[in-house]
Amino acid sequence: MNPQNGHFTLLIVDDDKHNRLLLTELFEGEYKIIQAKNGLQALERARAHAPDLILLDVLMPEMDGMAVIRALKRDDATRHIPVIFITALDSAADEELGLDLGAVDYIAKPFHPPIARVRVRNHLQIVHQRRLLEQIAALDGLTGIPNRRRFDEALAQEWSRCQRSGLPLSLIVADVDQFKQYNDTLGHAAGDRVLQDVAAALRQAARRPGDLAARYGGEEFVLLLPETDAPQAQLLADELLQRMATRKLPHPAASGAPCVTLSLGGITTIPASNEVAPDFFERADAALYQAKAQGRNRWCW
Ligand code: GH3
Ligand code: MG
Ligand code: MG
Ligand code: MG
Repeated sequence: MNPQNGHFTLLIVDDDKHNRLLLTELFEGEYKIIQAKNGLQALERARAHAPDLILLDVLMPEMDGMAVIRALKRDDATRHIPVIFITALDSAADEELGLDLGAVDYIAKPFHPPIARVRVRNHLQIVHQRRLLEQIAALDGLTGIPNRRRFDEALAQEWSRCQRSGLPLSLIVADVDQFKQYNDTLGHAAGDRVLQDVAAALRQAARRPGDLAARYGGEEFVLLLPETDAPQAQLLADELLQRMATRKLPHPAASGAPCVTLSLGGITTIPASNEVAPDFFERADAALYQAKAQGRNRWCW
Protein backbone atom coordinates (compact mmCIF):
# COMPACT_ATOMS: atom_id res chain seq x y z
CA MET A 1 0.00 0.00 0.00
CA ASN A 2 1.14 3.46 -0.79
CA PRO A 3 -0.01 6.37 1.39
CA GLN A 4 -0.86 8.38 -1.71
CA ASN A 5 -3.01 5.84 -3.47
CA GLY A 6 -6.12 5.96 -1.32
CA HIS A 7 -5.94 2.46 0.13
CA PHE A 8 -5.58 3.62 3.71
CA THR A 9 -8.53 4.02 6.05
CA LEU A 10 -8.74 6.78 8.66
CA LEU A 11 -11.04 6.69 11.64
CA ILE A 12 -12.06 10.22 12.66
CA VAL A 13 -13.33 10.47 16.22
CA ASP A 14 -14.96 13.68 17.40
CA ASP A 15 -18.16 14.44 19.33
CA ASP A 16 -18.64 17.63 17.32
CA LYS A 17 -20.33 17.11 13.98
CA HIS A 18 -18.75 20.22 12.49
CA ASN A 19 -15.24 18.99 13.38
CA ARG A 20 -15.93 15.56 11.89
CA LEU A 21 -17.06 17.18 8.69
CA LEU A 22 -14.03 19.45 8.56
CA LEU A 23 -11.60 16.58 8.99
CA THR A 24 -13.50 14.37 6.58
CA GLU A 25 -13.33 17.06 3.90
CA LEU A 26 -9.64 17.49 4.54
CA PHE A 27 -8.81 13.78 4.07
CA GLU A 28 -11.50 12.15 1.95
CA GLY A 29 -9.66 12.87 -1.30
CA GLU A 30 -6.73 10.74 -0.14
CA TYR A 31 -8.16 8.08 2.17
CA LYS A 32 -11.24 6.10 3.00
CA ILE A 33 -12.93 7.76 5.97
CA ILE A 34 -14.85 6.22 8.85
CA GLN A 35 -16.34 8.40 11.57
CA ALA A 36 -17.19 7.88 15.22
CA LYS A 37 -19.01 10.42 17.38
CA ASN A 38 -18.09 9.10 20.81
CA GLY A 39 -15.55 6.93 22.59
CA LEU A 40 -17.52 3.69 22.60
CA GLN A 41 -18.32 3.98 18.92
CA ALA A 42 -14.62 4.66 18.27
CA LEU A 43 -13.59 1.40 20.00
CA GLU A 44 -16.24 -0.60 18.22
CA ARG A 45 -15.33 0.84 14.78
CA ALA A 46 -11.60 0.47 15.40
CA ARG A 47 -12.19 -3.25 16.03
CA ALA A 48 -14.62 -3.73 13.17
CA HIS A 49 -12.78 -1.81 10.44
CA ALA A 50 -9.12 -2.05 11.51
CA PRO A 51 -8.33 1.49 10.29
CA ASP A 52 -4.73 2.35 9.46
CA LEU A 53 -4.73 5.47 11.62
CA ILE A 54 -7.05 7.13 14.15
CA LEU A 55 -7.56 10.88 14.53
CA LEU A 56 -8.81 11.28 18.06
CA ASP A 57 -10.46 14.19 19.84
CA VAL A 58 -9.82 14.45 23.59
CA LEU A 59 -12.75 16.37 25.00
CA MET A 60 -15.82 14.19 24.57
CA PRO A 61 -18.66 13.50 27.02
CA GLU A 62 -18.75 10.08 28.82
CA MET A 63 -15.52 8.59 27.47
CA ASP A 64 -12.77 11.09 26.63
CA GLY A 65 -9.93 10.59 24.16
CA MET A 66 -7.42 9.62 26.87
CA ALA A 67 -9.75 6.81 28.00
CA VAL A 68 -10.21 5.75 24.37
CA ILE A 69 -6.49 5.44 23.70
CA ARG A 70 -5.99 3.48 26.93
CA ALA A 71 -8.68 1.00 25.80
CA LEU A 72 -7.20 0.80 22.28
CA LYS A 73 -3.77 -0.02 23.70
CA ARG A 74 -5.16 -2.73 25.99
CA ASP A 75 -6.74 -4.60 23.07
CA ASP A 76 -4.55 -6.90 20.90
CA ALA A 77 -6.78 -6.14 17.93
CA THR A 78 -6.23 -2.37 18.05
CA ARG A 79 -3.00 -1.65 19.94
CA HIS A 80 -0.89 -1.39 16.79
CA ILE A 81 -3.09 1.30 15.17
CA PRO A 82 -1.36 4.69 15.33
CA VAL A 83 -3.36 7.41 17.06
CA ILE A 84 -3.00 11.16 16.49
CA PHE A 85 -4.77 13.45 18.90
CA ILE A 86 -6.43 16.51 17.39
CA THR A 87 -7.64 18.57 20.28
CA ALA A 88 -8.36 21.99 21.71
CA LEU A 89 -6.47 20.93 24.84
CA ASP A 90 -3.19 22.62 24.10
CA SER A 91 -1.25 22.59 27.38
CA ALA A 92 2.16 20.91 27.50
CA ALA A 93 0.90 18.58 30.24
CA ASP A 94 -1.99 17.35 28.06
CA GLU A 95 0.32 16.84 25.12
CA GLU A 96 2.79 14.95 27.31
CA LEU A 97 0.01 12.73 28.67
CA GLY A 98 -1.34 12.00 25.18
CA LEU A 99 2.08 11.03 23.84
CA ASP A 100 2.86 9.09 27.00
CA LEU A 101 -0.29 7.00 26.49
CA GLY A 102 1.04 5.97 23.10
CA ALA A 103 -0.21 8.55 20.60
CA VAL A 104 2.22 9.01 17.71
CA ASP A 105 1.45 12.70 17.36
CA TYR A 106 -0.51 15.53 18.95
CA ILE A 107 -2.09 18.33 16.95
CA ALA A 108 -3.56 21.33 18.82
CA LYS A 109 -6.65 23.07 17.48
CA PRO A 110 -6.90 25.37 15.71
CA PHE A 111 -4.56 23.63 13.31
CA HIS A 112 -3.22 24.37 9.84
CA PRO A 113 -4.91 21.89 7.51
CA PRO A 114 -1.90 21.44 5.21
CA ILE A 115 0.32 20.60 8.21
CA ALA A 116 -2.21 18.09 9.57
CA ARG A 117 -2.37 16.51 6.13
CA VAL A 118 1.38 16.09 5.92
CA ARG A 119 1.65 14.74 9.47
CA VAL A 120 -0.98 12.10 8.72
CA ARG A 121 0.74 11.20 5.47
CA ASN A 122 4.10 10.81 7.21
CA HIS A 123 2.66 8.47 9.84
CA LEU A 124 0.97 6.39 7.17
CA GLN A 125 4.31 6.15 5.40
CA ILE A 126 5.70 4.57 8.56
CA VAL A 127 2.73 2.16 8.68
CA HIS A 128 3.45 1.22 5.09
CA GLN A 129 7.15 0.61 5.79
CA ARG A 130 6.42 -1.41 8.92
CA ARG A 131 4.10 -3.68 6.94
CA LEU A 132 6.72 -4.22 4.26
CA LEU A 133 9.24 -5.18 6.94
CA GLU A 134 6.75 -7.56 8.56
CA GLN A 135 6.17 -9.22 5.20
CA ILE A 136 9.86 -9.58 4.50
CA ALA A 137 10.51 -10.93 8.00
CA ALA A 138 8.00 -13.74 7.39
CA LEU A 139 9.47 -14.92 4.07
CA ASP A 140 12.41 -17.13 3.23
CA GLY A 141 14.96 -15.20 1.17
CA LEU A 142 15.92 -18.01 -1.20
CA THR A 143 12.54 -19.49 -2.07
CA GLY A 144 10.11 -16.65 -1.34
CA ILE A 145 7.77 -18.91 0.62
CA PRO A 146 7.02 -18.35 4.34
CA ASN A 147 9.91 -19.08 6.69
CA ARG A 148 10.19 -20.91 9.98
CA ARG A 149 9.25 -17.84 12.01
CA ARG A 150 5.96 -17.60 10.10
CA PHE A 151 5.39 -21.36 10.37
CA ASP A 152 5.93 -21.36 14.15
CA GLU A 153 3.34 -18.60 14.51
CA ALA A 154 0.88 -20.39 12.24
CA LEU A 155 1.35 -23.71 14.04
CA ALA A 156 0.65 -22.13 17.44
CA GLN A 157 -2.42 -20.40 16.01
CA GLU A 158 -3.84 -23.43 14.20
CA TRP A 159 -3.06 -25.66 17.16
CA SER A 160 -5.25 -23.66 19.52
CA ARG A 161 -7.88 -23.13 16.83
CA CYS A 162 -8.20 -26.90 16.33
CA GLN A 163 -8.16 -27.41 20.11
CA ARG A 164 -11.26 -25.23 20.28
CA SER A 165 -13.02 -26.61 17.20
CA GLY A 166 -12.16 -30.29 17.71
CA LEU A 167 -11.18 -30.55 14.03
CA PRO A 168 -8.11 -32.49 12.87
CA LEU A 169 -4.81 -30.80 12.11
CA SER A 170 -2.24 -32.37 9.78
CA LEU A 171 1.41 -31.62 9.29
CA ILE A 172 3.83 -32.91 6.67
CA VAL A 173 7.60 -32.45 7.09
CA ALA A 174 9.47 -32.82 3.78
CA ASP A 175 13.20 -33.35 3.38
CA VAL A 176 15.15 -33.48 0.11
CA ASP A 177 16.75 -36.89 -0.39
CA GLN A 178 20.52 -37.17 -0.67
CA PHE A 179 20.86 -33.48 -1.04
CA LYS A 180 24.41 -33.35 0.24
CA GLN A 181 25.55 -35.49 -2.71
CA TYR A 182 23.56 -33.26 -5.02
CA ASN A 183 25.45 -30.19 -3.82
CA ASP A 184 28.73 -32.06 -3.87
CA THR A 185 28.31 -33.13 -7.51
CA LEU A 186 26.41 -30.25 -9.12
CA GLY A 187 27.34 -27.37 -6.85
CA HIS A 188 25.63 -25.25 -4.29
CA ALA A 189 24.04 -22.88 -6.82
CA ALA A 190 22.31 -25.80 -8.55
CA GLY A 191 21.24 -26.99 -5.09
CA ASP A 192 19.67 -23.61 -4.44
CA ARG A 193 17.64 -23.92 -7.63
CA VAL A 194 16.38 -27.33 -6.48
CA LEU A 195 15.20 -25.77 -3.22
CA GLN A 196 13.33 -23.13 -5.22
CA ASP A 197 11.73 -25.87 -7.27
CA VAL A 198 10.72 -27.86 -4.21
CA ALA A 199 9.22 -24.69 -2.72
CA ALA A 200 7.16 -24.21 -5.90
CA ALA A 201 5.89 -27.81 -5.70
CA LEU A 202 4.92 -27.32 -2.07
CA ARG A 203 3.15 -24.07 -2.82
CA GLN A 204 1.11 -25.84 -5.48
CA ALA A 205 0.19 -28.57 -3.01
CA ALA A 206 -0.86 -26.05 -0.32
CA ARG A 207 -3.56 -24.53 -2.42
CA ARG A 208 -6.56 -24.38 -0.09
CA PRO A 209 -7.07 -21.25 2.00
CA GLY A 210 -5.52 -21.94 5.41
CA ASP A 211 -2.88 -24.35 4.08
CA LEU A 212 0.65 -23.17 4.69
CA ALA A 213 3.82 -24.27 2.89
CA ALA A 214 7.04 -23.03 4.51
CA ARG A 215 10.78 -23.59 4.46
CA TYR A 216 11.63 -24.86 7.90
CA GLY A 217 15.38 -24.57 7.37
CA GLY A 218 18.12 -25.98 5.14
CA GLU A 219 16.52 -28.56 2.83
CA GLU A 220 13.53 -29.18 5.14
CA PHE A 221 10.07 -27.92 4.34
CA VAL A 222 6.70 -28.13 6.08
CA LEU A 223 3.10 -28.25 4.98
CA LEU A 224 0.58 -27.26 7.64
CA LEU A 225 -2.95 -28.42 6.84
CA PRO A 226 -5.69 -27.23 9.19
CA GLU A 227 -9.02 -29.07 9.26
CA THR A 228 -7.50 -31.91 7.27
CA ASP A 229 -7.83 -35.57 8.25
CA ALA A 230 -5.19 -38.24 7.58
CA PRO A 231 -6.61 -39.63 4.30
CA GLN A 232 -6.88 -36.11 2.84
CA ALA A 233 -3.36 -35.19 3.95
CA GLN A 234 -1.94 -38.48 2.63
CA LEU A 235 -3.51 -37.71 -0.73
CA LEU A 236 -1.62 -34.42 -0.71
CA ALA A 237 1.58 -36.25 0.25
CA ASP A 238 1.13 -38.60 -2.72
CA GLU A 239 0.49 -35.62 -4.93
CA LEU A 240 3.64 -33.87 -3.74
CA LEU A 241 5.81 -36.94 -4.45
CA GLN A 242 4.16 -37.19 -7.86
CA ARG A 243 4.80 -33.51 -8.60
CA MET A 244 8.49 -34.02 -7.87
CA ALA A 245 8.56 -37.12 -10.11
CA THR A 246 6.98 -35.12 -12.93
CA ARG A 247 9.57 -32.38 -12.58
CA LYS A 248 12.35 -34.92 -13.25
CA LEU A 249 15.18 -32.82 -11.80
CA PRO A 250 18.26 -34.91 -12.64
CA HIS A 251 20.25 -36.12 -9.62
CA PRO A 252 23.32 -37.90 -11.05
CA ALA A 253 24.60 -39.01 -7.64
CA ALA A 254 21.35 -40.48 -6.30
CA SER A 255 21.46 -44.11 -5.25
CA GLY A 256 17.80 -44.78 -6.13
CA ALA A 257 15.81 -42.92 -8.81
CA PRO A 258 18.12 -40.64 -10.88
CA CYS A 259 15.94 -37.65 -9.95
CA VAL A 260 15.56 -35.34 -6.99
CA THR A 261 13.03 -36.87 -4.59
CA LEU A 262 11.55 -36.02 -1.22
CA SER A 263 10.87 -38.03 1.90
CA LEU A 264 7.81 -37.00 3.90
CA GLY A 265 6.79 -37.49 7.51
CA GLY A 266 3.16 -36.89 8.32
CA ILE A 267 1.06 -36.59 11.43
CA THR A 268 -2.64 -35.97 11.97
CA THR A 269 -4.25 -35.26 15.30
CA ILE A 270 -7.17 -33.60 16.99
CA PRO A 271 -5.23 -31.47 19.46
CA ALA A 272 -6.12 -32.41 23.05
CA SER A 273 -5.91 -29.81 25.78
CA ASN A 274 -2.91 -31.51 27.43
CA GLU A 275 -0.86 -31.76 24.22
CA VAL A 276 1.54 -29.11 22.97
CA ALA A 277 2.44 -28.14 19.42
CA PRO A 278 6.19 -28.94 19.67
CA ASP A 279 5.43 -32.64 20.41
CA PHE A 280 3.28 -32.64 17.30
CA PHE A 281 6.22 -31.48 15.22
CA GLU A 282 8.52 -34.07 16.81
CA ARG A 283 6.15 -36.84 15.81
CA ALA A 284 6.09 -35.69 12.17
CA ASP A 285 9.88 -35.59 12.26
CA ALA A 286 9.97 -39.16 13.62
CA ALA A 287 7.75 -40.28 10.72
CA LEU A 288 10.15 -38.55 8.33
CA TYR A 289 13.02 -40.50 9.85
CA GLN A 290 11.08 -43.72 9.17
CA ALA A 291 10.49 -42.72 5.54
CA LYS A 292 14.24 -42.24 5.17
CA ALA A 293 14.96 -45.58 6.82
CA GLN A 294 12.48 -47.37 4.56
CA GLY A 295 14.28 -46.20 1.41
CA ARG A 296 13.28 -42.51 0.80
CA ASN A 297 10.97 -41.05 -1.92
CA ARG A 298 7.88 -41.98 0.15
CA TRP A 299 5.78 -40.84 3.04
CA CYS A 300 5.27 -42.37 6.48
CA TRP A 301 2.56 -41.41 8.95
P1 GH3 B 1 19.05 -37.55 3.44
O1 GH3 B 1 18.54 -38.21 2.20
O2 GH3 B 1 19.22 -38.51 4.55
O3 GH3 B 1 18.20 -36.40 3.82
O4 GH3 B 1 20.51 -37.02 3.08
P2 GH3 B 1 20.94 -35.52 2.81
O5 GH3 B 1 22.24 -35.56 2.10
O6 GH3 B 1 19.84 -34.78 2.13
O7 GH3 B 1 21.03 -34.95 4.27
P3 GH3 B 1 22.14 -34.13 4.99
O8 GH3 B 1 21.47 -33.57 6.21
O9 GH3 B 1 23.39 -34.92 5.17
O10 GH3 B 1 22.46 -32.93 4.01
C1 GH3 B 1 21.66 -31.84 3.87
C2 GH3 B 1 22.34 -30.93 2.89
O11 GH3 B 1 21.53 -29.79 2.59
C3 GH3 B 1 23.64 -30.41 3.40
C4 GH3 B 1 23.58 -28.91 3.13
O12 GH3 B 1 24.73 -28.45 2.50
C5 GH3 B 1 22.39 -28.77 2.21
N1 GH3 B 1 21.76 -27.47 2.34
C6 GH3 B 1 21.14 -26.95 3.42
N2 GH3 B 1 20.69 -25.71 3.16
C7 GH3 B 1 21.04 -25.44 1.87
C8 GH3 B 1 20.87 -24.30 1.02
O13 GH3 B 1 20.30 -23.28 1.38
N3 GH3 B 1 21.33 -24.41 -0.26
C9 GH3 B 1 21.97 -25.52 -0.70
N4 GH3 B 1 22.41 -25.55 -1.96
N5 GH3 B 1 22.18 -26.60 0.09
C10 GH3 B 1 21.71 -26.55 1.36
MG1 MG C 1 -14.71 17.31 21.52
MG1 MG D 1 17.70 -32.75 6.41
MG1 MG E 1 17.98 -34.48 3.13
